[in-house]
Amino acid sequence: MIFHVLTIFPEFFAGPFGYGVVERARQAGVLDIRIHNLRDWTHDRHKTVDDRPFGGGEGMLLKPEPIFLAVEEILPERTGARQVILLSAQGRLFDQRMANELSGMAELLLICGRYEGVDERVAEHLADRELSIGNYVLSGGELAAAVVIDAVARLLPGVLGNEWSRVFESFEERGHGEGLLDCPQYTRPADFRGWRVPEVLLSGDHKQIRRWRRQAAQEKTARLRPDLLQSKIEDQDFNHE
Ligand code: 9D3
Repeated sequence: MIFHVLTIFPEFFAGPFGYGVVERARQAGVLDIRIHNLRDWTHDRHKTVDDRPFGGGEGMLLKPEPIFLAVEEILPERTGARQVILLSAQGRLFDQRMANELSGMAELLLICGRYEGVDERVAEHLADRELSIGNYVLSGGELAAAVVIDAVARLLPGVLGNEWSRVFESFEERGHGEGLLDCPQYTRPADFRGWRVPEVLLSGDHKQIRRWRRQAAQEKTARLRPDLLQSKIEDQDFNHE
């Protein structure tokens, strides 16, 4: 799979893709990440990528021209499997279901917004999708692009080296197996600063361990992510209609 990133901060991406699963996938040739500098598609002396908003207002917007020229050159042919994604605070919320969907594509071009935003004609007439990674304000789309690429890349065949976890995950649409958080997990030592690992996990009784894990996952989900239990109930209602 090929990821293109269009950004005014190409140096930003030296870091996030040089490690772990994504780096190994690049080495293995499963994945190619190509970073493009938006200023390469400007034609004035100052390499201007931004301008003031019509109608007034604070801050600057990314101009449409360099973005259109870049996208038309980087991805001249668009198909269902070759898409342009605008990262913006106004986008649809990115989730595990969408990561699964995107992992089936051949080539993605991610446009990173900056400043106060991007001229709306990019969202309207150039991008296939407009995505946000969450309900908080970032200073630009670069971190969001890195998040999307990481979430998608680890799903590619041959990346995890473990096809089973991929099969398991692909059934889950909300990103937390069975719609719950993972159960708490522990490693050695069994006693750390007086905090003991739950005895059942040391017992070797696998039936009891399964029971404990299901219960612990449910309790933790109720405490930290009650919204996930609510969506499970909504799923059941939906399925019974
Ligand atoms: C506080 C500024 N805003 C209200 C007037 C709008 C705004 C403009 C530009 C908010 C954020 C940004 C920059 N953010 C992104 O480009 C972005 C983003 C995000 O802020 N949150 C979650 N996902 C994303 S993806 C791109």
